[in-house]
Amino acid sequence: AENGYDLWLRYKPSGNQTYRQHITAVLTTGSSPTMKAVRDELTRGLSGLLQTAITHSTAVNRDGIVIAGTPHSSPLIHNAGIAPLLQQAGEEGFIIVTKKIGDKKCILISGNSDVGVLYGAFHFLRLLQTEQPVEQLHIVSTPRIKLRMLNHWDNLDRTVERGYAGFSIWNWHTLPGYIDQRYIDYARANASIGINGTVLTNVNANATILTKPYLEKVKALADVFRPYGIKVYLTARFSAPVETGGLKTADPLNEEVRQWWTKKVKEIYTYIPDFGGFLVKANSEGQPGPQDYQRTHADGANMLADALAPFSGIVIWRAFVYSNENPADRHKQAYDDFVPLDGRFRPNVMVQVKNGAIDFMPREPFHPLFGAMPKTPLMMEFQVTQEYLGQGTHLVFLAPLFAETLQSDSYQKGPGSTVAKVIDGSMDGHPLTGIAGVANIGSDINWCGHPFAQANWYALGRLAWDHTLSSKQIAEEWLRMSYSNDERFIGTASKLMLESRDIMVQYANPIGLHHIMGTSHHYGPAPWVNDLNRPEWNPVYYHRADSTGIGFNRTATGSNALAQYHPEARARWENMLTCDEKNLLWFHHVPWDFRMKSGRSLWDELCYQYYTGAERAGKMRDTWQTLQPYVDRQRFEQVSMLLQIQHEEAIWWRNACLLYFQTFSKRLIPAEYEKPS
Ligand code: GCW
Repeated sequence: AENGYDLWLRYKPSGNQTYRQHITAVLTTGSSPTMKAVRDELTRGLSGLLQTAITHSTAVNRDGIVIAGTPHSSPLIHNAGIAPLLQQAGEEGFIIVTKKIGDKKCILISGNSDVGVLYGAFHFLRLLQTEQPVEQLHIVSTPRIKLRMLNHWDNLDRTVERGYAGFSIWNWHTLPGYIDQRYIDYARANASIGINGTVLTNVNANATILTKPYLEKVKALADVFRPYGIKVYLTARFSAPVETGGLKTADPLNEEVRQWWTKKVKEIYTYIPDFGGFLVKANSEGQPGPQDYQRTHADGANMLADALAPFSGIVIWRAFVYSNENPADRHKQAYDDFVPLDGRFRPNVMVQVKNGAIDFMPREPFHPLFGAMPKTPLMMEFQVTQEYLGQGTHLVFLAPLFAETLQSDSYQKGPGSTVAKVIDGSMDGHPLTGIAGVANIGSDINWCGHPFAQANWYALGRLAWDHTLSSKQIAEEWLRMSYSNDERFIGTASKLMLESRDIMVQYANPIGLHHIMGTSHHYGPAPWVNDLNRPEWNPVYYHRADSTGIGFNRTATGSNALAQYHPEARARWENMLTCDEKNLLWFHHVPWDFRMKSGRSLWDELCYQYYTGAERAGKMRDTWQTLQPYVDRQRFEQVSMLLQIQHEEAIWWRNACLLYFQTFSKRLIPAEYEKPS
């Protein structure tokens, strides 16, 4: 049965019969563990796709040999005349070219490093999996982002914060002696989309991970991942010197504290010589940090950076600071804390910024920090796990959300200063660049819970490699590899995926509403909650509905969070009359009778959006039913049931929100929407 375990690496028999003529054997060069992974993957992939036993050649004695290796390990490749192409490929990139070697027509997969060849091998398999022509190949590909990471919010007891796919895949109990096959398959899946870093532990960190018995376990994982080009990172609890080191303070300027970290880092590198570094959440949501000692985020980050620098390790310091000491609009905290520190971080520090200033909402304007800290390399943090987007039950394809942020214009260096250009280093000339996604991976058979949630992991990797890829291309690739190349399936299923996020916004958070979901668990609607002891924990804080209207005034007459954006960026939001309606209630408190572009009043528009969203969720379910002929039974049934739940819950969102907001608006729901459903 198809249980989804194979992800997008299913390697089912290809419908394209010509492949067998073009591909006759495999020749790999070099003997590193990475080249072994290349050989294994090509063998596995090609024998599945071509339904034939793959011959391993040692000489170019026929047409159609797939040759994989670097010029360093093979004179054959060295002499193949591809040096100029390889130059374009860079350190981690690859080339795939059709080449005559002697009089034999071959397919050459090469790169300047073994891991580049591995990425090329996976890309070549992807071409076959998606039924692309392979007669005349000329591909050069190089990642636009250097660090392409997953952040696991996995606790040492195997619970996963905001995880909706079972327990953590890291079995700390049986490590380091027992290597679960999953670890290897995890590495394969990540390498296939170019992910080259993983943070194993939750940002709400437990210092125990830094103790010897756990470092031995981490080492075992790092050893598994290394051949696949994946470096391991850990979260560092700022108070670890106190908790596990017996010191009285964790003050970053204290000499003993500095020495403790220096020693700890040294110890880590004895286990993991290519350890990536630390990810740190400090002074946010109760986590310890430098501000506990009246020091700045830069003081904290730099202390760790100094310890890591001799080993080329880095610090990824999160800008998600959300503390109760700051009573101002939560939207403004990160910018207020971090902009004054621009230029004060060591060169091996990156500041990791969530895509928006509140928290991974279904739709959120880009974070004002992007473009506002030109002297600091900023890393993007997306959330792949769907904390606020229906978690494990709603089908929401996130590539359009990621792309929307990346393509937003910060205007910080004139028009065209997109967030993507901040992140890929091109705007301010940073060599260190990164995109991280909070993982949606767990112990469920299919890894991600919802069968379609796999697509969000896939999309994160593909966009981190190349942020210019369209959501459509990513959806189609994933569908072809995971389900079927049948055009009738692809057309319908990709449309369903591409619309899904907009639909979710409509039935849950239309017109810029945000953070009105159930408190603490964040599932389902709860705009009425108003009894939690911190004001900004309550949804009423965010929607501010009253008898006059609804929405959060973030203009100069309100919290003035808008002032954190460049004037040209905020111009599209500043004026209620011209504000992009997608974010209207994010920035304005709008009267119920305000005239929307549709001609409807705001209240009627709100009703329209909720009703349309719920109706479209129902259509998603119906559309899926038409795809039964193309989908195996198990996954078809799973998705059918989940889409049914999603539709019911879209109605729940609609009814709950409209009935509640109606107590303020005191207006009727237009009769035309009240169709039975
Ligand atoms: O999204 C919120 C989550 C917390 C999370 C926090 C963060 C890991 O609700 O669970 O903690 O953000 O990003 O630090």
